[in-house]
Amino acid sequence: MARKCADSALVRVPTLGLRRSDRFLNGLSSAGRVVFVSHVNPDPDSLASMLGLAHLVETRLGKPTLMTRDGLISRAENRAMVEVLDLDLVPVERMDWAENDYVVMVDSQPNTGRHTIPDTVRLYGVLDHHDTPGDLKNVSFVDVRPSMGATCTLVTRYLMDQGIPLTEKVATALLYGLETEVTGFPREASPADDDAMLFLFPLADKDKIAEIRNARLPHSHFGCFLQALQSSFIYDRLVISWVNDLSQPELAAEIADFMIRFEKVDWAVCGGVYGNSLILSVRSALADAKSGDLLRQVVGNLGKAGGHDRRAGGCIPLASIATSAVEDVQAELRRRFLKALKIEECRGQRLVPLREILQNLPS
Ligand SMILES: [Mn+2]
Repeated sequence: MARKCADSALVRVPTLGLRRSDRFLNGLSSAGRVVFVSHVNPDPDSLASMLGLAHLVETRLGKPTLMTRDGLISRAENRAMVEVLDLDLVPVERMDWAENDYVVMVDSQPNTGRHTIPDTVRLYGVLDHHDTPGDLKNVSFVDVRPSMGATCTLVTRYLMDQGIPLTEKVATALLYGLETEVTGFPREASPADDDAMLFLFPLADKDKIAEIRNARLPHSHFGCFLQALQSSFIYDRLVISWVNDLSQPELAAEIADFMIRFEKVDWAVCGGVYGNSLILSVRSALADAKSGDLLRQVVGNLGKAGGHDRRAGGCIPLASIATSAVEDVQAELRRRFLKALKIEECRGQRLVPLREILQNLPS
């Protein structure tokens, strides 16, 4: 089991005047191995942050590192990233934790309901850009900066600070991770993100990025989009889409990304059943939308949620996935979303008229 880093005899060094990257590295001096973990179903920001920090630790400290995979990597682009960049990930449930492992969590914070690592694994460090508060009291090294568009930006700055030469693989991963977080519309980026992108761009393999970004889609993708289109209802400036059977958990976010482009709405919500959970994704077209706060309020004690201004995600464990039970949860969520957005209770209007759906049914 990983050692209790917070309680162990850490090297005490004066922190005054030290850069965060120095403090990060100094605290790892007695580590046997540095293990990286991220949130469940890691995204490109998580994957690249682990890779970038592993490169930093290996180059500067010469210590072995290991990157883990919590949950699934299912989105086509993310699977392509792992394949094209040949990322070596150990499923977190198969980890053989060692006494002298120092564990670093990226792109997430402990006890936010977004991990499956055992509670007994103590964390040395947390690097994140989410404003979802986690339990950080036993963590020695914390660098959480919600002002940054991506965790990759923090990691790139550490590498720049330390003057570490980047391999093409590391630069490509970091640029793609950063890009996926900040180049959406509307973007949530800072000048620090732009600096990191300018640094990474010439070093990255743009052909590989194109290959990842345009990853081929599985057959099931289209059926899920059809389900979502057929179940989408508009309530004033909100569109809600339900999918009874998500083929992979990240599709809820892809559907919400698609729906928020509808010119008549400011808010898009997608809820989809995956396994025994209802996966929720929220997008807003408004500046300062505080989507994360909104979704946390809506989900309440039904599950977990968090996110950014214009994007948020959540997960509700379902006691039953029988149609009527799922419909009850959907009805409750619909009521709560309307209330939170101060939209009067109303019958929703179908995004695609029923007549057209019926006409298109196979005879
Ligand atoms: Mn991120």
